[in-house]
Amino acid sequence: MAKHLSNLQIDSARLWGAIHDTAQFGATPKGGVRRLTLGAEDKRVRDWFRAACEAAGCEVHIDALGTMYAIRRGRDMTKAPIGLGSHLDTQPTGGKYDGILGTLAALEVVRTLNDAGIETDAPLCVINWTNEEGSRFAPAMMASAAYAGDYTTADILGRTDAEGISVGQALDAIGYRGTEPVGQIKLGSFVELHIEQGPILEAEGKTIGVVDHGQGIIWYDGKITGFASHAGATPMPLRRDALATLSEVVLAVETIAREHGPNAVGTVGEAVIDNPSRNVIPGDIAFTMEFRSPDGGTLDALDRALRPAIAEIAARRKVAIDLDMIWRKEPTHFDPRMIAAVQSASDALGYSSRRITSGAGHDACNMATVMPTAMIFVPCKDGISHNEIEDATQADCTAGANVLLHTVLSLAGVAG
Ligand code: HGY
Ligand code: MN
Ligand code: MN
Repeated sequence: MAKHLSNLQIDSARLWGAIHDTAQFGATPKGGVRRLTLGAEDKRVRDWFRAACEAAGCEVHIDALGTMYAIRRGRDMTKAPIGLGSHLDTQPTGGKYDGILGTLAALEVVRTLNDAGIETDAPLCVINWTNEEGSRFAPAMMASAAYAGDYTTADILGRTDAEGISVGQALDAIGYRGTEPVGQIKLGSFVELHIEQGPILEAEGKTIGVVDHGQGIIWYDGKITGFASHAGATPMPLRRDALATLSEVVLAVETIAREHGPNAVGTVGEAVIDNPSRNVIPGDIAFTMEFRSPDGGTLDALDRALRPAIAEIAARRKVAIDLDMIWRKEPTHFDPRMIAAVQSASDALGYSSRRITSGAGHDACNMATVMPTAMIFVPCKDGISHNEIEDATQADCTAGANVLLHTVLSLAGVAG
């Protein structure tokens, strides 16, 4: 790469300012961000993002699932755009960096190239993927999954949240149901910067994680049907207590994950008691759970171990436990050439780095199934994420954005 380009760095203060400016959209009293996909706060950050991309000279396209593609022209518009970005939606008790860093760093790459008067050969495409988190609508990473062909647009538009509102209705409510078909913009490759959301980089004092793999994920919807009855008058042996049953299910999931470790995790993240009351034995409970592992065979083993454990609990407690596997994402193996591109960009910038498997799912994990894809990690404080105290340093965010800049330049080429 030409000498003057090798010294090119992003504007650290501008990136940091953008991260903290957008944190106002859905800011929570504890310093986090609550910006569920396709809600009012998501609309505010989307409007901000569209205006910022247009101010940076990009042409903003919106597809039928609301994903935003900001195209920066290249010298040769016949070349497939290089995609870079992440997501702006958050968990209910999310932080300021999960997804936001990667999306705003991608915008910062464009801003930096504009300032430097650099034209790339191939166009760039800065992306904000709809509903990466999967908290309001399942599955997670749904828009990039549709782009990758795992779901039809109609299927995703029909997915509903806990209030019965569909993705289509939510898109219409915020004015982000685009007219472009999903997948119309044919990207050549995709690069995503993200906080690690785990403790490894910080513990080892590494600045950059060069992501080579991503965990596979299985999501389940569960329903326990016991029998609601008087908390005082029902003798213990006669009870069919759905919450006591769920407690055993939770411990079984934890035990099975530990037994299949160290590369396996299991979580029951949601439980809703039907018509809860302090003096009624819970009768019906809806819950959600998941398993993850970087190994597909381990995912199979986790699921195989779960079924008889659930059946035994149900039979012993005389309740029904229905389990519906609603999503399975196979483990991700990123493209070696793309991994090498990230590694050499990081090395050229002089950052410490290590190869790393992503514990979290990302849009890049879907994109990796259909095109050359890479991920760049930076540390987050104490490895904490999906928590309002999620934190990262300006220096690490800047380093990650610089690696993103130079990785993208190596892929797009520089005109002239
Ligand atoms: O679930 C995940 O790993 C991501 O945060 N959506
Ligand atoms: Mn994320
Ligand atoms: Mn997340």
